[in-house]
Amino acid sequence: MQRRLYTFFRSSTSFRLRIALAYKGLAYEPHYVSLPKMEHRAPEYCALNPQQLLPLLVDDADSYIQSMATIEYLDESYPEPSLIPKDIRSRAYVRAVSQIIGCEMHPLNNVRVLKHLKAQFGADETATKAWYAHWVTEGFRGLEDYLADTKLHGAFCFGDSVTMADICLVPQVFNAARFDCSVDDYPIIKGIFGRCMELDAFRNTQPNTQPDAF
Ligand SMILES: N[C@@H](CCC(=O)N[C@@H](CS)C(=O)NCC(=O)O)C(=O)O
Repeated sequence: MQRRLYTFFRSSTSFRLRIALAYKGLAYEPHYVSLPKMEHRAPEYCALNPQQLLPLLVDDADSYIQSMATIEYLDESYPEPSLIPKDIRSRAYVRAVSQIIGCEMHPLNNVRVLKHLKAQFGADETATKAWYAHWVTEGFRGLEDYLADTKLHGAFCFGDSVTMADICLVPQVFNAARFDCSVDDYPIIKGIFGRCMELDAFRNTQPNTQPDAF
């Protein structure tokens, strides 16, 4: 097969690409890379992705890293169904929602950050969870307010069409749930999440459906 996705079931950035590929109906060969087993630091994987992070997409022999950039690549290469609106203001909005999650929330709570807090600053389980909850709460609160203010949402983050914004949102909600952070206080986010999860592209790619799940 020409297309390979290096993924881990619990990796929310891998989940983004699983959704995007499924939504566009693009088949791929999954390659499972275990984060707890540190397989992302193994020489074979580092040779493919020197940044040593998941996911990695190989499409037609070219490699793509950074999930949001990769979603944009997929959307430009395989335009239908589209994940990013054509109108430039709407594009900016969809990218803004995506980046609230991808740039302001996810990086602060990534595995290596939580590990560093424990190893270098002596954070115990309680402190690590408090750190996680703080940034998730701040992120979802800001996102909820932005969605409410801009009023561009509908069934999904942007009107009634699935976009990259929804693809970033849903895995972040899954991630938060693992750390006991619910979205009950954010009615717009909660509603969008529920509607996304009615769609096959989201439901069939969620972490517990993946062959590498444990
Ligand atoms: N901004 C990157 C983030 C990639 C990333 O941090 N991936 C996580 C999994 S969700 C990872 O590989 N973590 C390994 C680690 O922290 O050591 C993207 O969107 O692709």
